[in-house]
Amino acid sequence: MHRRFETTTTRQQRTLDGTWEFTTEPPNTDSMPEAFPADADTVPVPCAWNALPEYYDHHGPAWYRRTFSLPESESVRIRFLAVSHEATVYLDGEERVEHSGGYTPFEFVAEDLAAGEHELVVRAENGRSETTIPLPETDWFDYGGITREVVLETVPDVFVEGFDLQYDLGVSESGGGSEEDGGETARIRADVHVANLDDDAERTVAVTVGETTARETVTVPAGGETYGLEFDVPSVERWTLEEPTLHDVHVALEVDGEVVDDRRDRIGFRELAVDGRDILLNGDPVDLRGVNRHEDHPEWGPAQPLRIMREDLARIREAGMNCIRGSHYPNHPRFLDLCDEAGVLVIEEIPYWHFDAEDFAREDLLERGVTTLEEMISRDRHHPSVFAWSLTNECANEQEGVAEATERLAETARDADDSRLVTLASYNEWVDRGEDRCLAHCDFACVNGYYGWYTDERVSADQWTGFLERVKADHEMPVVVSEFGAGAVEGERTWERGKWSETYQTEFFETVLPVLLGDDELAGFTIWQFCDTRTSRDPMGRPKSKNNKGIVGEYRRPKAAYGTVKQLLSGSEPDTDADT
Ligand code: ADA
Repeated sequence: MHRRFETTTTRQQRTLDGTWEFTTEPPNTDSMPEAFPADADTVPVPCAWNALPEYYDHHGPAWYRRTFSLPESESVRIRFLAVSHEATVYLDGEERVEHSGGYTPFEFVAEDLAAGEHELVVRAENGRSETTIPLPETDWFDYGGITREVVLETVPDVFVEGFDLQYDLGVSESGGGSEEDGGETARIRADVHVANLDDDAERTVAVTVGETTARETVTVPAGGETYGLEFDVPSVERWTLEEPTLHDVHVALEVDGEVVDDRRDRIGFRELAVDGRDILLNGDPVDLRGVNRHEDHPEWGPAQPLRIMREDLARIREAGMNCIRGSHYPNHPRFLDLCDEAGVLVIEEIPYWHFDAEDFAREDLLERGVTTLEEMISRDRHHPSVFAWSLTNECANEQEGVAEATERLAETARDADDSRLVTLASYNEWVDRGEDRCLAHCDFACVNGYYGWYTDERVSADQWTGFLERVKADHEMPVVVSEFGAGAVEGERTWERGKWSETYQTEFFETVLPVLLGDDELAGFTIWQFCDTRTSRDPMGRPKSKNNKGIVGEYRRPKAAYGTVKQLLSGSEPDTDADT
């Protein structure tokens, strides 16, 4: 199951997880996929090939192959949750779909496939260049491969291709004010995209949210159509951090009252806004206390099993945190499901990392980013945990070209979803010089700061109070310190509390967190970072080719700083005997 719930009850659905044939050296690339070598290797899917010792450092194209059988002739929908990061898919030797970007899904429908065996071949390519998103030298590793599930499901000729639910709250059953006169009603606007591989066909579109169903009988033209249904759902419970209530969503096509196709999802009802320095959740200021989380683990790379996702989230909550920044790309939808269930807020971001005006102007790098942003929003719009779309990270925000690109991205995000907040992460350098021209396009500001780490002097509270004053002086909006941290090689504990020691990392948080926690005007923070992660950055400054700023190590062993952070966020006295 690729989500935390069944996504259909009518379709025969399976994942194509397991062992796939694999090669990085096809005898003759031009004649692929036909010439798939008989003696190819095999690898697990989902998995990043760089998480396997034998392909630890493979950068470039690689090929996957597997077959699947159909007991009878069917139309099938094949969906890749993520292939990193350039992909071409062939079915029975014919190219069916291409995709750019390693963190968002793509799919194709194969009509009327014959009964029997069929061959899927995937060409995947990692290896960053001046024309990839992200660019080379990015501070996380460019894992390659089929890194998330491949879902195959049969579809009838007329099927639900997708749906978008939007809603307004505070509409009471009596149409008057809200709560007091009879419970809160959600006014739903459902856009249901119905595909039709055949001639015009009559169907009843049925959208159910919770216990309430709206129906509309339509004639779906060949090729398909989108239908808008609007209806009220009474007495809904809101999604809050304390009570993360979720409502089932069922979108079905019926013939004579019988469901002939369906899709399922979940939704949580909540409202987001900004007011002065506050980010409001359901009208109340929310105090973000969080961490940045890369999808990485030495055993699996980004293709993390549910167990790792669950434990990461448990450790994050145990430390007293209520927010995660998915640095710097859309995490696996199942992890977002877990955050929905746990009442943890998520900032989702697209991997524009350290782009300047020249980068945004190169080839179609902006168009591709806009597409990735739209794919991310379309994939995740129903997750209540996701409260903000983050457009970029530490780009050259003082440059005109970057400001224009940011404006375009902000418009794209708001056009696609006006129910969430828009942000981006700027860097203390531009903020300090008062030169950031991009935050103005946002609802709240995220700012990264590394005083006491990328500065010669040791960390001090003054550095940070000064930084906060400067940020707030320049940006009349809620401010989140979206990155701050210090590197610590696991187990390195020294009396002189030198940089790279766990001891210094602890001192760093003992110094900075009280400043951030003590600033009532600050909307919150997200620590850099949850765990140590593999990086493509120049190993100078990255011991073991890792970004060692995790408060837990790569294998999730707690560093001393984990205990310090937990204690400071819990507001309790220091725990002298154990650091965790
Ligand atoms: C940056 C960047 C992170 C990471 C961090 C660091 O702020 O956004 O991806 O590289 O610095 O560790 O230096």
